[in-house]
Amino acid sequence: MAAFGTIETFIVDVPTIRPHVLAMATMHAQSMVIVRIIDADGVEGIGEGTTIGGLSYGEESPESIKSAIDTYIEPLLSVCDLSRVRETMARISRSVRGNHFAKCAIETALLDMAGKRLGLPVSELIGGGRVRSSLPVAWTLASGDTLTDIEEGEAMLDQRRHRIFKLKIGKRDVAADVAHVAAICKAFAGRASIRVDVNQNWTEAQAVRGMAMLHDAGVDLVEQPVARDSLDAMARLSQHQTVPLMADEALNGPRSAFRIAAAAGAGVFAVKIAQSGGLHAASEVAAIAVSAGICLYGGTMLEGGVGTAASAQLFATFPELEWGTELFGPLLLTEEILATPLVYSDFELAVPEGPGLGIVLDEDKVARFRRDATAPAIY
Ligand code: MUC
Ligand code: MG
Repeated sequence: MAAFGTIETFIVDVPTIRPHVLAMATMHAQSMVIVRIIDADGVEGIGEGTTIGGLSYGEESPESIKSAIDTYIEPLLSVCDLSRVRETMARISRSVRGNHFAKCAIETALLDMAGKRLGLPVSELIGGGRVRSSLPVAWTLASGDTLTDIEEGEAMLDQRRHRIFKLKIGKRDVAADVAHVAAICKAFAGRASIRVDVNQNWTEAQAVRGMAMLHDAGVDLVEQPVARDSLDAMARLSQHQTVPLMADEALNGPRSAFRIAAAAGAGVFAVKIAQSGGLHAASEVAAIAVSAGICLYGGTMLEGGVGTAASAQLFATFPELEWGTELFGPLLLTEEILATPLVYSDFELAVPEGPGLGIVLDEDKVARFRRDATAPAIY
């Protein structure tokens, strides 16, 4: 039994190393909602709820994530046995609909506590347990300029940090985007895998034209080309286009995963812990993919160290991970908010080994970047 003690939620805003240009927003900073739960025995769990570009990516914002936790989830925690993570999350889901990012932050903190209590990494508490200790990691080239992207990609290859590059398109017209992508494919031919993410910004007709041209240019994968609820269009594109289609925004937990799989709407799933509604739900999304013969990719919401470690703990349990992951979020930020940064080497991220998430917050940095910097530090 682990009775509730205290909970604290706060937003940290950390600048990005360069503007990150996506179809729906240009990021200059990342805003992460950090949750700290401490049980009655003093065991601490940390979670993170992070989205992209305020409300431009999805229906939750940093402010709404914090408010959902503070107003509606916190009172429920005080009547739960926090050592029972699934029971606690089921109790929350009976009273809080949707709000997947907020739920994921809470479930992450509960799993961190459970792992610390049991002396096990989170990867041993979910899925079928850990099957890999490091994960291939993509980098997103999204400076907004073709030559800058090529220089950045060369540096990543030289440092042996990334050899999978994702390009963000959908902001310009199809021909201009394809020209940009084709130049990058040519620059890295035979040396890196190039994928694109349209973030829902094409009509089906644009996607038909765009996917065919991207295939000819050498692109390996096209992520969420059309609106997340255009399941029929996703199915037609998956059936008729040679380049595989990866579902991202369309995936919002197991039920959506089942619908996409049943409609043959994607060849690859970008599994995201927050979008799925937590690590257990994301694990179910992955199980549906595997059963349906859909390949797996470990997605990100550009989380900082906490959310990235949580995602890594889950992706380490995936039996197959054909398309690798994109867990580079902390590297996009000017400062790492963990006391010991995550380890990236030889094109992979090492999955933390310690109990729980296997990470510790850098309290000084957290205090410096807290939006409510005037709040008293609790240490
Ligand atoms: C998304 O839509 O996949 C992942 C990498 C990146 O640069 O943006 C994200 C969001
Ligand atoms: Mg995406």
